Amino acid sequence: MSKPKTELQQLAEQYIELYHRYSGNSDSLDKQAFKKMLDEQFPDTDESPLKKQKRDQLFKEADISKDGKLSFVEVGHLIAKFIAETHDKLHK
Ligand SMILES: [Ca+2]
Repeated sequence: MSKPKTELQQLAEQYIELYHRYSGNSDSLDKQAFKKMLDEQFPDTDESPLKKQKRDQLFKEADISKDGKLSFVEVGHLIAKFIAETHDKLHK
């Protein structure tokens, strides 16, 4: 019998599963997949007319390798930034 997974192991698996839901077989997110992820995972944000521009900018910033798509690690950096910002807000 295997040991129960720790909370961090479960979080990692959830993130991997989430990433693959949007990346599909390509194992990277193009701009369209990235926007779909934002729409579904952050439904309350980006309500302003700047929505599209913000997303394009976010995509550009996240695309560290500048290859026009987001790798698993690049999306991971973005999520880490989001978690850090959420953490900061909790301390205010
Ligand atoms: Ca990239």
